[in-house]
Amino acid sequence: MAIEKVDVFVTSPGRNFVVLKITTTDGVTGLGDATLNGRELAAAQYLKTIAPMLIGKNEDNIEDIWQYLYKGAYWKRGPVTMAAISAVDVALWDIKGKKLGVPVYDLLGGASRTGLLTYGHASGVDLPSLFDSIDSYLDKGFKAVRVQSALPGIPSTYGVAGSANAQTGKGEKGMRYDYEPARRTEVPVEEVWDARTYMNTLPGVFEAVRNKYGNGIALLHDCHHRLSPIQAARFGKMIEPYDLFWMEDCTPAEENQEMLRVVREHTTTPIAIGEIINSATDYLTLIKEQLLDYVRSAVTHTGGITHMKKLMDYASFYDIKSGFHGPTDVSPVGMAANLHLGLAIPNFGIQEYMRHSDETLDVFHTSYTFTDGMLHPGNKPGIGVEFDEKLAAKFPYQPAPLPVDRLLDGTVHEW
Ligand code: KDG
Ligand code: MG
Repeated sequence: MAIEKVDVFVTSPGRNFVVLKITTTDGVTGLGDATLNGRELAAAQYLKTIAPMLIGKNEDNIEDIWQYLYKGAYWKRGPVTMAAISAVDVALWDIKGKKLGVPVYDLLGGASRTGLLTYGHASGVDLPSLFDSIDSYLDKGFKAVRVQSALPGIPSTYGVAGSANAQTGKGEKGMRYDYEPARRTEVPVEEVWDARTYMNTLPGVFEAVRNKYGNGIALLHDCHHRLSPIQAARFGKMIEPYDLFWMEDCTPAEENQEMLRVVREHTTTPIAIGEIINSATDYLTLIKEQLLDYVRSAVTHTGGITHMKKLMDYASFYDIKSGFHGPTDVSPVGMAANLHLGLAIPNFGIQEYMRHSDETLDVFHTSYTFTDGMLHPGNKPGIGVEFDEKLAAKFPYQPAPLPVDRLLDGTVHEW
């Protein structure tokens, strides 16, 4: 009963992933995800550095191993450290579930609901293409849809399929965007951003969508950190009539959490924040002052199930809910971890879901299901994902950094 082997894989079936496999002396294996989009090799190297420290440890003692890696590193927090700790943590929960013959959500207190409300990514370069995209999600059964739109005069915009640098996904022509593998270059692509054009465009887009689809579907939107606090405050107020489920990352809050106060004071549009926050401690002000409504962290970027469970329990006392990050750069292993935690916690809100490409799903065999707009992690022991190492070896890592944004005058801005 000890950890015998720790393997780290970097593979690129459709996009880059960092996979951790822990094997115990009695032959049980567990998987973790340490994918850090655009900085994958740093996370893989961190895992290789801590791998020898895990050998011989009792795999049952998840909390102790978590504390050992977190406090024992001396250098706490940070995306690379926390992605690596998350991978170890999820692999250990996977092992515990397999040893006990139960799905991980059972170990977390059992299911609190029958399924997880999920949202898909609709986008368009104009209203007709946006409506086509929304229709395709509604046809698949989604009850909640994220709406992103191109901006006049701006060649490519985050989250919009069909804009200049976006990638059309396999099997879903024109319906999705991905920043990988379209951008397999060592040096990032540069994009342009203009807040005035954005603020002048998006309210009209939401109005058109509500006029066409009515109030029955949940609409979400990602501002991707690009507005200043006062712009975000104004934007939230402008879009109130369209009843958004949330506006996401309206202004950067990972460095200065107090910036959200000004937004909160001016709008009742719900706020989701935190996909690049990597520690529960970075949420303390946000939660205590109720400056957010949804926690956006992914289990894989924020210390794993152990740390995220604590964070969500604390958030529950303030009626703050989950909205875990679930883009394709969270691997199927990480996605499964999100789902197990989401099914168990009382304060689940919604789960983001960008289906992985067929190439990715050939390497990762998942057992989570999507029915009528709801995801379920499945009932296999552990997290329920298998990894085909042989096939993964056929997809070597390729550099693919995220884009860099500049304002119209060339100033570097948040992407
Ligand atoms: O790696 C960056 C992406 O995960 C991010 O841009 C996606 O903002 C995102 C989202 O909401 O899914
Ligand atoms: Mg986002």
